[in-house]
Amino acid sequence: MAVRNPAAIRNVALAGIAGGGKTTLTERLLFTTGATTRMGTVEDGNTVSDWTKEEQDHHHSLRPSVIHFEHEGHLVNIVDTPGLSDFIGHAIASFPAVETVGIVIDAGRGVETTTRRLMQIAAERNLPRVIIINKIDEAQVNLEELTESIRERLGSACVPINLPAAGRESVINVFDSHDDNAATEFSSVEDAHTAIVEQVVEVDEALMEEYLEAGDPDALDKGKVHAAFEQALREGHLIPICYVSAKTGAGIDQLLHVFASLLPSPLEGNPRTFITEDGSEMQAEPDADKPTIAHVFSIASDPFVGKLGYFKIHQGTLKSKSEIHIGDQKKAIRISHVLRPQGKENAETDAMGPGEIGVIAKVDDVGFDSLLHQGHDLDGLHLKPLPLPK
Ligand SMILES: Nc1nc2c(ncn2[C@@H]2O[C@H](COP(=O)(O)OP(=O)(O)OP(=O)(O)O)[C@@H](O)[C@H]2O)c(=O)[nH]1
Ligand SMILES: [Mg+2]
Repeated sequence: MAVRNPAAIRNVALAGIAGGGKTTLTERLLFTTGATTRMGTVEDGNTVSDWTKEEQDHHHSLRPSVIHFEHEGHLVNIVDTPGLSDFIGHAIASFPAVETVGIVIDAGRGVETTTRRLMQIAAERNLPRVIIINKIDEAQVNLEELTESIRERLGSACVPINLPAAGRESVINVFDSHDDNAATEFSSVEDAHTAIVEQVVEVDEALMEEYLEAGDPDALDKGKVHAAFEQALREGHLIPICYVSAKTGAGIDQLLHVFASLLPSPLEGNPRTFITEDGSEMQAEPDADKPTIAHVFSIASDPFVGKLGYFKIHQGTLKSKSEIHIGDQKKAIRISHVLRPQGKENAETDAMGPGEIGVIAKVDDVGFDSLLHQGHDLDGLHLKPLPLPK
């Protein structure tokens, strides 16, 4: 049973203040990639993400919602998390399921306490981050000043990977493919390109020397720059800034390119650490042939389907109609299907491999933080507990 190549998977959690536009952005990504044929709105209560009645009544997300789409040959899973402070724990709980956290900033509101907290928590968990400035259509916002204030408050590792075009109807890439003559609202493609390449090469001494000698960011080997880019993300030395409007669609193609082709795959991300029954640490390996390790990061309840357990496969494969063990329970449980979530619609699959995010239904013994595995070799294994946020 063939499973998806983990190199062609990207998992991103969207986190940030309530009302920043994460659910609208998720809806826009689905629409732009053709996964849906119309865009719902939070106001009308018809988005793919906010599928529970409570969410539709409150016009806020209340738990993580998982959606997926295909872009540039990659399967992209998005975890749309709640921003309301009472529910932010659910957002943080989904971080072990992803390789990257996308911090959504409302252009009109800038960096808030929740933004800083989420940035810090993602960093403590060793997760690459990307900043997504949403609502750039709000004309009164000075995006240059906002970018400066983000760099002052969240650090100089935050560097634009694209720039709003003059007029804000689109956004211009400044990292990989770039057109130096394109008109940007502030800075220039050339300056922004140099700035991000300089930030990237700092993590690789040899590449840095090559750059200093050549004096031209485009003279560097593209493969080496890409490897350094992944390393810079992993080390938190680079936090790319992207500009979008979920409302108008500006910047969405560029954001999709960053998500699908530039962010780390499950093979490139920082691996999660687990604790074995005897107390020692082990790191999961995204290898389809190794024993299965799937971690349940969220639980939901559907009035028709019942209990749903959302999991990330950190190692091995999970097949439909197979037997699994939950935590250290002696008895195996037979699951019906491993499903690929799309809001409340869950598509049946035969099997899912390492790096995938899935859901199983109607397994009452599955709880938050449960570990799904097979056989008894991994009894008692659990995700390394992380310090609770202050
Ligand atoms: N002008 C403008 N408004 C937007 C944009 N994106 C979202 N909004 C509006 O902002 C409001 C909040 O959007 P949501 O998508 O619910 O925000 P959220 O981040 O999911 O909020 P929580 O689920 O509470 O965390 C809605 O009224 C959206 O229509 C945008 O790009 N531009
Ligand atoms: Mg939401």
